Amino acid sequence: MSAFSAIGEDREVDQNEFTPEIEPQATWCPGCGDFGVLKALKGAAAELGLNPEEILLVTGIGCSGKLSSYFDAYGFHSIHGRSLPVARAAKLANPELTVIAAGGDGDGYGIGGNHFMHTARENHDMTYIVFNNEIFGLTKGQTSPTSPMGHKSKTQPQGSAKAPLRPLSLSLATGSSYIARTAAVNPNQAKEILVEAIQHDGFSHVDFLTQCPTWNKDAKQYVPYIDIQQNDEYDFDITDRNEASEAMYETESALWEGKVLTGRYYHDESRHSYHEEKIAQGSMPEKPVAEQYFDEDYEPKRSYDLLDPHK
Ligand SMILES: Cc1ncc(C[n+]2csc(CCOP(=O)(O)OP(=O)(O)O)c2C)c(N)n1
Ligand code: SF4
Ligand SMILES: [Mg+2]
Repeated sequence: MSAFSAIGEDREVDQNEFTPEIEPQATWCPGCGDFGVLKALKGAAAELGLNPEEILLVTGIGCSGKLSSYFDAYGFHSIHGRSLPVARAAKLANPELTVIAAGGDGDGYGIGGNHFMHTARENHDMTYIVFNNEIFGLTKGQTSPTSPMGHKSKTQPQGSAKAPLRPLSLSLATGSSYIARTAAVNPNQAKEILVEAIQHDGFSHVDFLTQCPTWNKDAKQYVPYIDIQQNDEYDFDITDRNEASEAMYETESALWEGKVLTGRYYHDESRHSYHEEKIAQGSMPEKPVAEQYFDEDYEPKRSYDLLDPHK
């Protein structure tokens, strides 16, 4: 099966189909929130009936970047902060592909911040999952753009003097058309949000709170969390930009004070995605670029087919 023949094939998919044969057990530290993202993503993909061959998962660099090794679909472990440009190119080359990009807070909100802003502005049809553990995990706990003020690390031993980034507000201001925050400690909500994010036609941004018990021991483990859709105190219209903006601002400020608010914040179904705009303009090729260059006789190989475990 290829990324062309698999698309649209209607069948029941079991979430275990997304577990790779090689390295089926992720090597994240015990208790790491990243396990929660993997579980939610497998559950969401299965619920949507997506074949592994219909999905491309592009990741950045960090503990979070390992997601593409532990999720069996087409995968591209790119470079630090660059998952989004790779994902954009792939989506334009094969618009029928379900494209998911993922990476950490350092990856997406720091070094890749420029790509985040412009991918949201251009409303590329993909889901972007940011594992927000409020530090650089892989490189041993340095301060990241979302680390709270006063957070002590090897790079800020006196405590960070910087106000953290507001990722939801930034996302809204730059143009994302679906915005949510969930937490690894809430796997059911996380799965439901990923289902909606993947289904949405346009740029979906999911800020995923992931605890790092190894390097961010002082951090709140994101419990107890409040689901804003389940709580009357936070009644607002997610299709209304101003109401969404206020709810996001409150959510971001609350997190700094130890109150974890999660849920859906913004959903704009009226805006066309980038490739829909290009189709309307007449500037997308009739036959997707990827298909034009696709060799039907080529036997796709998985990474584990290429490796000899005895060497
Ligand atoms: C261009 C570049 N600069 C720096 C690094 C080193 N580096 C690797 S991962 C990382 C930070 C990862 O933090 P984050 O994106 O939050 O991911 P996490 O490990 O927390 O999931 C850094 C600085 C790199 N690989 N490439
Ligand atoms: S260092 Fe932190 S983020 Fe990385 S795998 Fe371990 S617990 Fe997870
Ligand atoms: Mg991080």
